[in-house]
Amino acid sequence: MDDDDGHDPDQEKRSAALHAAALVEDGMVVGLGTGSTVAYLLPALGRRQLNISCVATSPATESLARAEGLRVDPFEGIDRLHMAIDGADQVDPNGWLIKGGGGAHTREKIVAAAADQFVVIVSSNKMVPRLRPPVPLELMAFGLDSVLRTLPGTVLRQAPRSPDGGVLADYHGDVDDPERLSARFGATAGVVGHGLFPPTMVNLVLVGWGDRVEARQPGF
Ligand code: A5P
Repeated sequence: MDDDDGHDPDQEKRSAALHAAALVEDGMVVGLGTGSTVAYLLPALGRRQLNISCVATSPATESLARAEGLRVDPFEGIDRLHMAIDGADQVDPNGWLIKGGGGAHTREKIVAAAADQFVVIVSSNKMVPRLRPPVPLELMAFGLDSVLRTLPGTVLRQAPRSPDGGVLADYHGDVDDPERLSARFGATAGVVGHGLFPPTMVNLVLVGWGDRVEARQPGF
């Protein structure tokens, strides 16, 4: 369905994903994100029939990738990826991302951090003038109530635990200063992962705008 600007987000996600698939080269080790945009990437990558090895950020991506004929290897034993490609929920004008709508943000961040190139693929409705809550969290079950007290505005998700046993939640407090909030999450014992990704982690954002794809680099 078209958004308020008359753009079709699914078509835009698909265009951005096709563009990203074309960046992958033979011999690469590639991190695969999670979500509906990545779901367009996987068949496009499969069609290219490259000799690549992939690391998946979720069981869902792993099985979709295998169904497209992609080789998926365990991340254990791989210390570096050439490229990681993933969607995002929001991208702000400085290149900060919010990710984790699908609850895979902890693994997604580990994969993005291990990649020489982190490529983000989004439809134009993900580009926002400023980040807005919620920020997805993954929390330890141990001492959960004490962490919830430390981070007021955090609401547990009605969702299964992450594949790593983490409890998924969303922080609904202020996101005006993502750097500060990111540091706060990082310093809170019991927070396993959070969905704020800094611009320094992002190499390229491919945005589907109508029928074209715009490539942006952090600092845009
Ligand atoms: C998964 O946990 C998320 O980080 C996704 O990458 C993000 O929510 C984007 O999802 P869509 O591609 O489905 O919009």
